[in-house]
Amino acid sequence: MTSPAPRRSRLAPSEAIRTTCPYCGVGCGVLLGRDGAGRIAVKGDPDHPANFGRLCSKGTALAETLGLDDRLRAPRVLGHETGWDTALDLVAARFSEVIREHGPDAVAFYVSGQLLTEDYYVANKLMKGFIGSANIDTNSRLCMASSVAGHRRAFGTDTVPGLYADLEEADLVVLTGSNLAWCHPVLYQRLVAAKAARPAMRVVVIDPRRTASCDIADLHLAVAPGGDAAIFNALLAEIDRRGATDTAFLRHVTGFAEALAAARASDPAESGLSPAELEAFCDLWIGTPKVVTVYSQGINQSSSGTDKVNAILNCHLATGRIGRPGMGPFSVTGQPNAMGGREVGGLANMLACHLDLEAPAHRTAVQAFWDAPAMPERAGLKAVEMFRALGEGRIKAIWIIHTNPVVSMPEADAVRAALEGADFVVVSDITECTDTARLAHVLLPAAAWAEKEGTVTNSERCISRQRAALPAPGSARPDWEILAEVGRRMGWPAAFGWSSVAEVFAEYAALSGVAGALGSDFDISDLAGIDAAEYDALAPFVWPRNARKNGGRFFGDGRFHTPDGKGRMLPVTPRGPESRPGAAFPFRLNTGRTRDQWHTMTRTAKAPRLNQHLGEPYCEIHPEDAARLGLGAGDLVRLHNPLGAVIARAAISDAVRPGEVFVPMHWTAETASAARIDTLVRAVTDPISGQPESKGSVVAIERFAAGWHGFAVSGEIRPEPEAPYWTRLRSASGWQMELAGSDPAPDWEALARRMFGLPGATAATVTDAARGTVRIALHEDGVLRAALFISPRPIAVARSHVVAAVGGPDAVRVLAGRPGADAPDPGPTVCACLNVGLNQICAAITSGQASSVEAIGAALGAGTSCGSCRPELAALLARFGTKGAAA
Ligand SMILES: Nc1nc2c(c(=O)[nH]1)N[C@H]1C(S)=C(S)[C@@H](COP(=O)(O)OP(=O)(O)OC[C@H]3O[C@@H](n4cnc5c(=O)[nH]c(N)nc54)[C@H](O)[C@@H]3O)O[C@H]1N2
Ligand SMILES: Nc1nc2c(c(=O)[nH]1)N[C@H]1C(S)=C(S)[C@@H](COP(=O)(O)OP(=O)(O)OC[C@H]3O[C@@H](n4cnc5c(=O)[nH]c(N)nc54)[C@H](O)[C@@H]3O)O[C@H]1N2
Ligand code: SF4
Ligand SMILES: [Mo]
Repeated sequence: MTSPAPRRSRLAPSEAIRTTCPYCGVGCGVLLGRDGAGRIAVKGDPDHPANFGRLCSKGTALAETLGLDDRLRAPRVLGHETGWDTALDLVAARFSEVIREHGPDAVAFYVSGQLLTEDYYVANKLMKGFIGSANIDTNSRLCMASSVAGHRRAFGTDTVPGLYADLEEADLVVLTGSNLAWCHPVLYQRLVAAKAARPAMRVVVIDPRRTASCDIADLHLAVAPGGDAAIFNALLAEIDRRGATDTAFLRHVTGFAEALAAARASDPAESGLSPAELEAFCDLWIGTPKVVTVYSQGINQSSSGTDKVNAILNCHLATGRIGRPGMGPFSVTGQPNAMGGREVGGLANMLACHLDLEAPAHRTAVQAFWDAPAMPERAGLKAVEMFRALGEGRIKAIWIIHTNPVVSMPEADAVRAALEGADFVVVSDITECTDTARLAHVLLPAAAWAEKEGTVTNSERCISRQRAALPAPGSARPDWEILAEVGRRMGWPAAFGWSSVAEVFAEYAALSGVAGALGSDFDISDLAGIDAAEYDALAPFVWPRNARKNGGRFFGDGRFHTPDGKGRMLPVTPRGPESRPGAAFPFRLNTGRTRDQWHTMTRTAKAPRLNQHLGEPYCEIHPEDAARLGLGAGDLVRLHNPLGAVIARAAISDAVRPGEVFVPMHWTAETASAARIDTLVRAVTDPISGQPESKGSVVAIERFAAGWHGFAVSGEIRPEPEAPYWTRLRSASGWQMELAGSDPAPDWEALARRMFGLPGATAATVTDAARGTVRIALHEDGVLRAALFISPRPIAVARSHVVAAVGGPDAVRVLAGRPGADAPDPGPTVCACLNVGLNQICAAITSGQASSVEAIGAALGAGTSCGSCRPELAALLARFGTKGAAA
């Protein structure tokens, strides 16, 4: 595995820096140190309360993502490297100019739930306090906005009531719209361990797809897309019918009668479940007081996301099952600091510390604290509106920080067009190799994870430190510092004059005291006096942290943050997704995540082993639909609707319901020819939260009639594939590509030389006219530089064997495409931690060597590290084993 060369750093050989994983909202503690050979090494922090030493495949591979080859090292203006002064002066001058001519609402910031709290604080202060507009929104709008809105409606504040331990203490855990096994793997492993220790515990998964999370499910409910509100309404009606309400707790709650009436009026059939399935679910839920309902994007990313959230909260409020050990609704946050962003007021309709922008008392207090010249009185534009306004020229200058909207926003081609046409686009990123960064007028190099200091808040409100262990490359700087520089240059030196990130945190903690005095629950004012050394040493803690309350759960005492102090139940009338499948576009398009990639892959795809799990954009499609479309194994499909078209590999599986397909969200113009799935997602939003319906568009699908298929490998030089379908990913020895097209190239050798940038290389070519295959190895001085395999059928060569040959001497033998008997082909990676392939696992199963997940672990190591592949091991046992998965 290529680990980056050792970098000069603060890390002494024996020392490890305690930091926090930069990926998902579980927020695992990480120890960053060096191994015996001096290479950077990553381990789970045994003392961190989120993971107690565990890491998932992505966390385990963090060291492999620290290479500097693609990093931005200096600011760029119109593609040319400049110094910081030039770039920052330009940003400040252009923003000031636009504000002067067109007013503050003509500029915008689009930021991210991956920013550290301090970054977020500075961005928010600059836009809302000093520029005087609320046009700052975040990718959390695509992620958590419906949960935020649902919480605020029910609780009067955006607060997650529970703790991770509740999942372990519960007798029933419901996962709805959450593929916890892949998306919050360490929390899922905690649940797996709890269930193993207490087999009576029950798990229900509500998801239109059968996902890896169903591995431990006692019941999988394949809900109709958008059918969740119908389920939870049915549950509420049944709670009442069976007399299972908590009448004492209901004294602290308003809206019960209205919510119940709406629940009774709604049609359970809209859930897509049978009466027997609904009854089984109600029996379990009502009969199990200690119940936690975990929900995520299958709930939030919907045009009725907020209502779906409230339908869930209604059931917990009606039964008083909230804020008590083992009980409660639990919205798991996606990004590492999604929660911190909500606390710090990153959304266009919020102020810092859970204060409300549109409440005059809150606004005045924050304005006084900041000594701010101008505070907006109305909420700013939400993400989708913001990019529309940019496209229409109402916003003239935008600064995008730590997010890649050209890939992740719905109607992504319109977002790209808006950026192409905009007057002034600033992007802060760690690399220029993103679809968004390529459109920047000014590109600012940010310090990356492991190079910067700050705090993040995880899904259970635990605030923990990210710490720097490595120097940033070139002149890259932390995001907060870049923002503060611009604030100073726009004319506010005192307000943005911090000299360290600890000072930013201290100011934020002090502001939370002001908020606490106004009744806000987010109060960490105990830390207002924190100095640099204390900040450096800050241990993870669960907020609140003030003189009145420390850590713990919320709302179990019946005290809420609404004006009357009562929790609110909301009447919910279920609504399905806005787009309906029809004759022209018969398939429902579901989208989401895979186990080993993070969003737009700018970091995870640098770790070769993470690219081996699901190494192509794929379209999960039901066998009946596949048969109707004439699809066979390995075929490509073209998905399209009026917005655009995507090409992906068909993954035929009855895990999806007929008429529905699932495509991952990760692929970009950097990694594939045509697989940005958000080009097909309509920008329909929830009317309350503004969150887009990322899982509910419709498409037509046809077989992509490939005349030829290709597989290619090359060394360090980034190849430029030429084909209607291609993917390009990092391999252990450089790059690997899948290719396909209709008409064969007139000269494959010439094409290979162009693609790989090797005009002078010697070619060894084997052509099999009968089979229609061509195999080309390009070598220089006896060293294999690149190889290309072409066939009329999907390419069957052993990928890992060919990858390993690059850079080696045997240019011709690689053309056999198969390793010798001494080195069998491991096949696609299943276990990313220990690098165990599908063929190895299948061999162990079919030979009788392994008949259980544990036995596979004992024989091959697979599944013994992070455990994320254990559901896939169980599925392989069920498919290929004689005794089945139960063994
Ligand atoms: N490996 C990995 N982990 C990640 C991330 C990543 O990129 N990669 N990203 C992080 C982020 S930011 C987030 S927000 C989280 C997201 O975590 P999740 O929400 O768990 O992930 P998704 O795959 O987006 O969607 C979850 C499930 O919702 C289902 N679904 C679709 N429609 C419906 C519906 O109408 N009802 C129900 N009940 N379910 C439905 C989908 O089939 C899918 O299995 O993951 C975080 N963790
Ligand atoms: N169809 C569909 N679309 C979706 C979703 C879905 O489920 N389906 N999910 C949505 C959700 S929940 C989310 S959260 C979004 C995520 O979507 P994005 O936020 O757009 O995806 P990322 O790849 O995380 O983008 C982060 C960017 O920040 C850069 N970066 C990394 N480190 C740093 C740093 O320290 N500083 C700076 N300035 N930049 C840095 C990375 O290189 C990358 O370009 O996607 C949303 N879009
Ligand atoms: S579960 Fe994995 S991705 Fe999430 S924080 Fe932990 S190690 Fe990182
Ligand atoms: Mo997210």
